[in-house]
Amino acid sequence: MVVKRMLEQIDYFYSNRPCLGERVSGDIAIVEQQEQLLFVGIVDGLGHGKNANLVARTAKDYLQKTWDSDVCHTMLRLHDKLKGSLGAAVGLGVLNLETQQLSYTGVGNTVLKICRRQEQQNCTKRLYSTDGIVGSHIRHPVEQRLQLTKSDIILFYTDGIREHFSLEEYPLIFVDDTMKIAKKLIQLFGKKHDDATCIALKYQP
Ligand SMILES: [Mn+2]
Repeated sequence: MVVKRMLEQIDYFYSNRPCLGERVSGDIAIVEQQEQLLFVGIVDGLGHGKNANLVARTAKDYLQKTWDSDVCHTMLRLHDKLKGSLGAAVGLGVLNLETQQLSYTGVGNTVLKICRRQEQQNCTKRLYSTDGIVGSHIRHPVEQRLQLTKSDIILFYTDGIREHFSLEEYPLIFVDDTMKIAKKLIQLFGKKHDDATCIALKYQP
């Protein structure tokens, strides 16, 4: 499944493919905008197939209706909502399009990575998730903030994509559009035996 939308200052695309042998994915991506705030969420329901897909869809429905500017608050409420389910790894970000500030919190093994173009040397930055399973057990969520720059490529991905890769392995990431980036990350670094989802986002103030 692929979705593309162009918001005013944001260009994004997400790609989601189920693990080998499954028809539905236990991963899900959520992108929502309200005025100057852009909400981005990625959910990896535990396991694969129908049961994981149900958890992911429940989380998406809930987040679409209830997200707010406080990512930790949103995470805690989602944790309550998913109690009694299989649980999930979840990354939540809110980008303020006016201040260019990104707030993030994550629980479990989803990844948020920023690829940044710089004069000296291009670099990647990673924001960290805490241990736990949303819906089962979590520590108090921690909010991290990052000031974005114009050329940044923001990637949210699940653990069906190899956690660490270097820009040398995909040098065209700064050239490709978000559709190509999201698909390419799955193609290059996706693990066959897990659901794989990537949201690629470019910020263009
Ligand atoms: Mn997974």
